[in-house]
Amino acid sequence: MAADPLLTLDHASPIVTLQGHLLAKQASIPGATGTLSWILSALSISAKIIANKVRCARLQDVLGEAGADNVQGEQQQKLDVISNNVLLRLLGQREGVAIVASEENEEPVIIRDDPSGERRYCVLFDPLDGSSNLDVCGGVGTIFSILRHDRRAKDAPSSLLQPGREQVAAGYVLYGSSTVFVLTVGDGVDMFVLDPAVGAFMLVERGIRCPSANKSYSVNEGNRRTFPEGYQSYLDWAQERGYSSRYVGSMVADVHRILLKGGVFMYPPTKKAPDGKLRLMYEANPMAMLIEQAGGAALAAPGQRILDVQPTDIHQRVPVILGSRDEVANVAAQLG
Ligand code: P6P
Repeated sequence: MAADPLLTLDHASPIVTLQGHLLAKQASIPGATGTLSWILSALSISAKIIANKVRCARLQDVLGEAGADNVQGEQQQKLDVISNNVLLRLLGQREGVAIVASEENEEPVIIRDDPSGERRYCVLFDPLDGSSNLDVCGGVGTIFSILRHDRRAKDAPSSLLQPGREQVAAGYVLYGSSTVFVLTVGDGVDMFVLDPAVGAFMLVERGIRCPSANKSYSVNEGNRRTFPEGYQSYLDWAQERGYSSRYVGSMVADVHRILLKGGVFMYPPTKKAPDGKLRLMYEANPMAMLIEQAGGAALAAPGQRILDVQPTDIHQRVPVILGSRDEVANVAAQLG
């Protein structure tokens, strides 16, 4: 049986929590006031509350449908509503938050419409992505994106319509076999795992790099027949080369695998979703920032970075091709 690591005083492997990591980053940025740290702290607390709810869902009878559709016209799950309310309440308590936008809300929630000071932020999120997998204990997640509030915008909601390259932070929480918090603030990607005994997210990996040369793709092949021709050509090209296919149907679970193992994740245009199904502002943009920060690539189309797409609506959809730089290039080559 391995000895408890705490039996030896090993300074080489410090014990770092997410909170400690944020404070250390804040201390390293001249003039940082802690506003962003406080917002990320609210997301961390939200993740712990949601993780507990997800793990006890069947026991507390909060699985299943809430009986209404969300703005996307999709059946809301009870846990979608609970997760959304947790995030709205915790972020609403943070001075630094000017506006919150959620997949579950038609309109942005204006927390402070006359924010004083420059360091005001907008937080966009999908509170429980992939929630249709809850009933079968599949991986689900929270995805978040943080922008600076643009005080010059003609009105508060317009402040949100910034391209993804303007994000100051992005991340996700995967409620899977463990609860994982993956974060970038623009200087690389770090990963934390919730230690339920301690109640803290513990740093497990710094500076994650998305591996290349993994012959694997992730797409819902049930829609294959309505993909644009180039995507079908890529699938033929990959299958001729013995690629494997992995698809959970939950973006956070699929992208987390791509981040750690490499390969390519795609949600192409389909007959039912001509612009793809995934939302630009709170799904594609944060995932694109993470993947690019990890050395990968994220495109809406050949030569079109997701992070350069100029949004016109906070709920707009966008095609997604993201993952290892080499594999994204293979897809783009087939799309022509
Ligand atoms: P499909 C979940 O509903 C979601 O928004 C993403 O998490 C996931 O990648 C996608 O939809 C799955 O969609 O059409 O393959 O079921």
